[in-house]
Amino acid sequence: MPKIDAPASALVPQLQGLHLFHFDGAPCAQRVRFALGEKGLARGREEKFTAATPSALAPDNGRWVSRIVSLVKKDHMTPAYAEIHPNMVVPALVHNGELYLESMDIIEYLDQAFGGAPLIPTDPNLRATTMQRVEQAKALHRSIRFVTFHWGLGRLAMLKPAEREQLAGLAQQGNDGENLVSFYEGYSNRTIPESVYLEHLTKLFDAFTQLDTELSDGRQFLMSDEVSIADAFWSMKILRLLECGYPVQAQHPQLYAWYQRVYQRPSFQNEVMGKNRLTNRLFHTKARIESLFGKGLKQVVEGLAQSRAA
Ligand SMILES: N[C@@H](CCC(=O)N[C@@H](CS)C(=O)NCC(=O)O)C(=O)O
Repeated sequence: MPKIDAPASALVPQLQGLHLFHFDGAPCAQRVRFALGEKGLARGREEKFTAATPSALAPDNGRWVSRIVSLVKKDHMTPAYAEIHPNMVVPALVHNGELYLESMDIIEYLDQAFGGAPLIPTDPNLRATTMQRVEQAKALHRSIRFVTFHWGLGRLAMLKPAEREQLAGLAQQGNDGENLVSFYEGYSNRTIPESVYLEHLTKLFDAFTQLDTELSDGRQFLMSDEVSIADAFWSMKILRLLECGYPVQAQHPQLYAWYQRVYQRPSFQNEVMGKNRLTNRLFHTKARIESLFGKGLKQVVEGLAQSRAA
């Protein structure tokens, strides 16, 4: 079990039942919420992530307690959250006083600890190929960050000098395993060259092209006719990129059809989209307006597709 030994936060051992530290718009947290939904575990009470009164600490009758760590308000770059997650990212899960980090490890844990259809296949061969797909998705996580910040969040996600200083100070105590310090430094100062963003976009485009081909054999989900952890990882990439205006349907039609199948599942509708619909619509609108002016991700992907086809 990938549980974290001796977490620094005094809050963790006090939490009985299931508690998810997360943010509605974050793909890494959305994967875990999708998995919770697939396991039939419903979202319960909302609490601020630091809330520590007896009633805030209590479990919620089989539902998971939602502890919102706002990435907009930079809740994740605070000493209290850095004690829970030294990399200062969401999600983090606590189950009966034990802490689990890393969305892949959390989903593996949920699969073992709770019933329902397995998200990690039991057949050894299928299990191995599924986990390879998940590793590939994990390796592309940085690319999603670069692409969605550059073509989606824009200035909204830039950190002020004081915020970067706070982040750097906290990172010295943790391990900055997601390289937030150097990323935010370059991103906020606009020193990351356009070519770097394009490289990340190209990696995603090539991976989607490969998946699109594989899906043309008629399977329902990424690895087989059963939904798996691989669907949880890859569908959240598509969700974010669609929000940024990536023309998924036009460029990768099989992938888009697969995404629609995942999107229709109650776990996606309730746990991923549930409280994310307004933000989702705002991003779509922003992308559409940019596209009208010939700017934005849609045109860049179309140009990339042409150069790939040449
Ligand atoms: N490897 C981690 C990655 C977690 C991660 O990067 N989370 C993002 C949201 S998807 C985050 O919290 N980012 C904070 C930021 O960008 O400031 C996992 O899979 O759990």
